[in-house]
Amino acid sequence: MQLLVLHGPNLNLLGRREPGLYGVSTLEAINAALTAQAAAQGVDLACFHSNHEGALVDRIHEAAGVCDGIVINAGAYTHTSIAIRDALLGVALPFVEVHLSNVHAREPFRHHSTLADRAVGVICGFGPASYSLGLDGLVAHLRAQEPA
Ligand code: CA2
Repeated sequence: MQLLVLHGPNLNLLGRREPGLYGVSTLEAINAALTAQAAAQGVDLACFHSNHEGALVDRIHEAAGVCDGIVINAGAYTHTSIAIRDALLGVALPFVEVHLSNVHAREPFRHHSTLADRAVGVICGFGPASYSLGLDGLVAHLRAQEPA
């Protein structure tokens, strides 16, 4: 099984700014932990970060026919991007939306997601563990669909 983790804008600042809101783990540390978690389950994991909407769209297109599913924290694009939604629906890959913070306990503009209604599931509020839980959920979802 080949999976992709996507990180959107500003998440490269993790661990370096606003630790009270987003925690002390760096993006590199989160990716390393996810890669180890995936490997322990026999899953091959690629991780990609961009601050640019089009680059995220391009990476989603590249995953078509290669990856079995996507874990995505689209950052602020979660609340605005029809392009990322269209890309995810266009490649027809199952995806899980994750957020470090509990977006529903924050400003109203963070309560809406352009992705959530088409996600397999949404996890928010657990810091870096949101990614870990999202990865586990996606693997379980995909394994449940494998032929016996
Ligand atoms: O909680 C999340 O994971 C978010 O996707 C983070 C986004 C925010 O726009 C979403 O509403 C919720 C912001 C990412 C910014 O990351 C930073 C990390 C460290 C310092 C500053 C920003």
